[in-house]
Amino acid sequence: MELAGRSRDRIAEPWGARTPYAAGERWPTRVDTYLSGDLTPADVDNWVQSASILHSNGDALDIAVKDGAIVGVRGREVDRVNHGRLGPKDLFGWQANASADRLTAPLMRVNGELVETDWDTAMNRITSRSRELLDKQGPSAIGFYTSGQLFLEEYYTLGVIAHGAIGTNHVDGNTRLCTATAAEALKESFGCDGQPGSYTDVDHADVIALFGHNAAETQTVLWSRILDRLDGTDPPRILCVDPRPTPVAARAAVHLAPLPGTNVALMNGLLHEIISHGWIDRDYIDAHSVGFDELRSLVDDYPPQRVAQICGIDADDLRAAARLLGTATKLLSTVLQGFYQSHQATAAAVQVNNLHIIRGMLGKPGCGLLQMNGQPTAENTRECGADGDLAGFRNWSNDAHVAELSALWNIEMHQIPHYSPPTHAMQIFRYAEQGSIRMLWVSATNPAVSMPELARIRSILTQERLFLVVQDIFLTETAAMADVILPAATWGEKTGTFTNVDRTVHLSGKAIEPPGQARADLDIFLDYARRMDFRDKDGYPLPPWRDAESAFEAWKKCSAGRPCDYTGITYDTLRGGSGIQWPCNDAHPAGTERLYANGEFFSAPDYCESYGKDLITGTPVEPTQYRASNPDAKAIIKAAGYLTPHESLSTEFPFALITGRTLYHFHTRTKTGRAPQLQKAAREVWVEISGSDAARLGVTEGDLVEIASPRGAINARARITAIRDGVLFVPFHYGYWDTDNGAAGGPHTRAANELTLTDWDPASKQPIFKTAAAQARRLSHGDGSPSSAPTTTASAPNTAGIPGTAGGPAANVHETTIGAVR
Ligand SMILES: Nc1nc2c(c(=O)[nH]1)N[C@H]1C(S)=C(S)[C@@H](COP(=O)(O)OP(=O)(O)OC[C@H]3O[C@@H](n4cnc5c(=O)[nH]c(N)nc54)[C@H](O)[C@@H]3O)O[C@H]1N2
Ligand SMILES: Nc1nc2c(c(=O)[nH]1)N[C@H]1C(S)=C(S)[C@@H](COP(=O)(O)OP(=O)(O)OC[C@H]3O[C@@H](n4cnc5c(=O)[nH]c(N)nc54)[C@H](O)[C@@H]3O)O[C@H]1N2
Ligand SMILES: [Mo]
Repeated sequence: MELAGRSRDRIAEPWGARTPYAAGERWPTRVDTYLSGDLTPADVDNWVQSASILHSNGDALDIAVKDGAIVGVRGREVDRVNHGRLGPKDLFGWQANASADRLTAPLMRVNGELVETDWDTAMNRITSRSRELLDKQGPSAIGFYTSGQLFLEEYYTLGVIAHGAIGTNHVDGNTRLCTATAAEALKESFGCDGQPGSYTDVDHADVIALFGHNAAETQTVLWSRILDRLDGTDPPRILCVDPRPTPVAARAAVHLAPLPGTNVALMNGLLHEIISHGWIDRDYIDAHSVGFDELRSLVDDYPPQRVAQICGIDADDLRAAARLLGTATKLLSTVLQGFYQSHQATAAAVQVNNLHIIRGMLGKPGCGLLQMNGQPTAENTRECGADGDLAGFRNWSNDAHVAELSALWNIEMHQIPHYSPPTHAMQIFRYAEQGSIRMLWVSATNPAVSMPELARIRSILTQERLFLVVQDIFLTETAAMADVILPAATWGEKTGTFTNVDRTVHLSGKAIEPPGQARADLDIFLDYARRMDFRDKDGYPLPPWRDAESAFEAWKKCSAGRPCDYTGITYDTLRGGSGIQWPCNDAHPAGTERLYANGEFFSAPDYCESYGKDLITGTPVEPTQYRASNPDAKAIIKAAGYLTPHESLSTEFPFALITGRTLYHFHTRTKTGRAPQLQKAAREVWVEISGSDAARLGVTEGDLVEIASPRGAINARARITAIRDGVLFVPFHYGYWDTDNGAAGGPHTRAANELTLTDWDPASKQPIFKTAAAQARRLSHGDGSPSSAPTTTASAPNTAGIPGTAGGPAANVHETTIGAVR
């Protein structure tokens, strides 16, 4: 039965109406629609199919177009991912497309000043510098730093240009800051990237464990699905592992709030309890895995008392959490930045894989494992080899795989660099700092705000000897330092595909024309290739395709026979219905819900994407060693002892500083800061601090606080919350492009990354954003008004009387629910 729709302030109620359902039932449908002003669906000229570009959930939606402009969005009822629902960023974020300060023409630095120019002049400047560097220094003088926010077709094109046509090893994405650990953990345990689980596991699970993942704020529609289970019959029980009082923690049966950076100890403690109680599936372990004995003997050293002490938690809580995990019959686990952006990131994430392997909980409904992605298209950066991997999850240290690529691209094998692991982003910046990389092409990422230790990043990017190309849609903090700026078309203005966390591929259509001379990233990359006159062995243009669909068709050939097989998907099959999960091929024409259902893995020595690494040192495992230890395509159980965080707390820097997200903003806010409802919900930077720490420092709500680390200092208004004592949290969204956001302090006193350190996990090379040592002091008392931190989220205030975050009429969203509604 269709109930009349109703409107709801989706800033005040980010997750919308509840539509409860019971275990094993289908998640009910709820279609969310937001149209600007007083428009109704009858006013819309046409709807263009797409999916959300502001997180990795892949919420399918239609873009409403009127008079050649985007005027709103509506969730796609038929899609497997969201069943019609949208989150606040999906609903309001599109408004940035029409922002008056979009880049509309190329810019070039002339005598130190950025001046407008035309495409010919800008591109010629880039190609002449490229040729000069290739002649003088060779391919290694050129580096590419891309994104998790372009489309599959764009990454594949960039990968072919960089790895194939130019032959540089220096290609990576901001995915290094984001999901490098997800990829690495999957490679370590299953021999290959690729998400085992499915979102439908939420419908079946009896326990859902979220490890360092604030899904309520970062995947709001996924959290809505979990909330609907929690309100239905047979609700699952939730385990939350997070030092902050997140909305996830508020609904948890057990909340463990470990000291930042102690995840490996915590996981070893949980595994210790699970193994010693015999909550394991011995048959599954014997049939489908290698390495169990090593794990058992290592976690022997992690009894609850010891772990409780390391993590600063109660031993009984740890026991309760282990019982929850150990007695679950259908366990769904998710892992994200609380684990990934840490000094033992891969080691910690791998222990979650181990949990599923030793409990035999893979590939069955409800037994899901999601080593989460963050960005909307990060999966594609990884698949297509624009992130320091080789295209199609191929193994750079397996010559046969490199030979496949050289045949596909019709170039000599030696042209594809595979003499050493692909250069990771932190190393690319290091090479630029040292001067061996002389040209850096940055596309769809804003490192001047998002990378660690910003003072250093600024000094690298402003060097005279570095030729910096920035391809963006706005004049960002990074673009402001560029030699050439290329204006890009974005989501809604170009066509392409992208793949969400649970391998669901969506098509995103071109709804409107880009502003001014802005061009699709794909067209920019192809234009560069043509102007450089890149050719294959037979003299044909490389890459040979000319538009999105032909690029997709070429990618399908590259993916054929690999785990991420797209051969059964076409643009046409993606039109009209739901997104489709890879692998999709002759054997699985409708796509594949879960990987590893038969207990076979992609880990055969000749097939795997990686032979793995030592979790402590990051040293690659030798092919012969891998072959000997795992000849039969089994899952690999890897153990790791706990090491203390690299930067330890001291009397000078006594606080553990963590950084991360709030529900209403996306990254460096280039889009959400330009969407009025979202910007108003979280105007300026704040710092979260516990009540007793605040009292000790004489800080009350809204006071201006200076937070300093050995790298720098920022000023932020205080929000007193139930965060654990000794821990500070600062959102990393606030850079410097909008001067009206908070007046506090001098030129570089706002961005969280002024404080973070240049250091990374040895295996995944993901930088550490979640553990640094810091100090805090009150600069001045506020005027009595609260900080701008939202009240609806992990930053909910302890202090009474603070008005709730709300969006008012401008944030009214229409919800149409099929079935019961609460
Ligand atoms: N609203 C919003 N949603 C987003 C994004 C966004 O910018 N805004 N970005 C998208 C992207 S790219 C990503 S990568 C994801 C990230 O999504 P999440 O990983 O969910 O977000 P974060 O806030 O970075 O970190 C998650 C939690 O880790 C906790 N944490 C910190 N240190 C530790 C630790 O040592 N151990 C444990 N167990 N937990 C710790 C923090 O308290 C925080 O609540 O979100 C995606 N979705
Ligand atoms: N301290 C701290 N730092 C962090 C994190 C943290 O938790 N704490 N998280 C890290 C993580 S997980 C991530 S993913 C990164 C994100 O960091 P960034 O990637 O730097 O963040 P964004 O603001 O999303 O930058 C994307 C840029 O691409 C532009 N853009 C958008 N669409 C298009 C397009 O179609 N084409 C082109 N050419 N440009 C486009 C946007 O305007 C924007 O400038 O930050 C990382 N940094
Ligand atoms: Mo991310």
